[in-house]
Amino acid sequence: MTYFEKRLSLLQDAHQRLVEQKNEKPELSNGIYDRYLYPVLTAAHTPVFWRYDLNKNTNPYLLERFGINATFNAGAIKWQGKYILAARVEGLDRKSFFAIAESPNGIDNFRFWDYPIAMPETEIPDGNIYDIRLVAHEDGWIYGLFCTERKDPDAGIGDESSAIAQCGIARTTDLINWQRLPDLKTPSPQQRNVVLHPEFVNGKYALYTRPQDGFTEAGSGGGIGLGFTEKMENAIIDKEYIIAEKRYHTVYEVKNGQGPAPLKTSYGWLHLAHGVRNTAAGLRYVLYLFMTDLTDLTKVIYKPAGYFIAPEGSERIGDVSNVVFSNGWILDDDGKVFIYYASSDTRLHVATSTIEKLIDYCVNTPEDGFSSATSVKNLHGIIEKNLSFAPTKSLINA
Ligand code: M1P
Repeated sequence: MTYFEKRLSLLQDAHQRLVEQKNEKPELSNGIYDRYLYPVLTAAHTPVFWRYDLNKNTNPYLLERFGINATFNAGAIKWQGKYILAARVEGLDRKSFFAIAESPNGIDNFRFWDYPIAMPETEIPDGNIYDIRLVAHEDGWIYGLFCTERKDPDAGIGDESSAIAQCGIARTTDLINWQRLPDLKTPSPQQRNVVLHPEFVNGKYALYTRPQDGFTEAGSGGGIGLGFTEKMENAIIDKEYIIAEKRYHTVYEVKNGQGPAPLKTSYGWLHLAHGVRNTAAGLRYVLYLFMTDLTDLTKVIYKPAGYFIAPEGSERIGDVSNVVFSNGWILDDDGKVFIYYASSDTRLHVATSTIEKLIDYCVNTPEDGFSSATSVKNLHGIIEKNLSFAPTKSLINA
């Protein structure tokens, strides 16, 4: 066997073992959801034939030609019986693009399709695109709303980092061929984390927004907004209603953003969002849940205090450490929910739950009282109930 052949066989075997590795969940969880031992997507899950020129005449040393840095922040959809992820794939050159990976069971065996998505551009080319949210809208299209980032044309000389973020819009029926529509227009100078609501509201498209003053800072516009547009071709939102604002001394103190599109339940629309606070070690991103009214989408009806998922163990470390972020989840017909969350802008994980458990969590977890005293009061309430309940008492004393 030549050097080339041996190296190729090692690369292919390692890739196959990784992709076919069965995922496992630890025995004990918080009861609300189960985490899994292994990420569902990493940079190493991308096909060997993306990263290497496999021709021994043009690449005799079998060197990597197109390195992948990370696979994270994926949109998700159940499509033709498969669990589909539209992952944010980032090359070594820092450019992100979208690529579809599919799995038969939603927890392992995710394989990338042969080609990443060739997203068409508008007349103003995208510098970078990321964080797509996939939504099968009741109008019949599958929409992908994502962040398109371009260098700020007003950046001063020498300023190579100021950018403008806006919401790019594309739609498809086969997840391969995408029709790009003009970017969303809103009153806000910048937008990220824009998500399409899956149903019409009074005949209009409803979109969750995240108005922001600058590229990184949400600023005065901070919060998850809601706006309406007559059409998706040349979509325009005239007014954004803030439905979930950032707030002092919470997990969404600095900024927040809608995750994937909300799930419809008999109690209300179930939302997954990310919240950001600042610490001496930098920004910390966690996920939280809340629920809005079935007919009045601006009305939050349940909002458990604190985070739902925070980075744990090795999830804490990566390109942007101490971050979990989600823009994709899937509700199965049997009520099982697959929550795809990325850790530290590096890799993608799954957590599973059921719609009943998530509703129970939303409805019965105490709300934030915004002070230590109210937190202690909530805890006293739980302890008092438990200690006055005989069978539990025997468990406590055991
Ligand atoms: O680095 C953490 C996240 O930062 C941004 O999210 P937000 O706009 O809410 O701050 C996004 O760039 C996201 O992709 C990234 O994971």
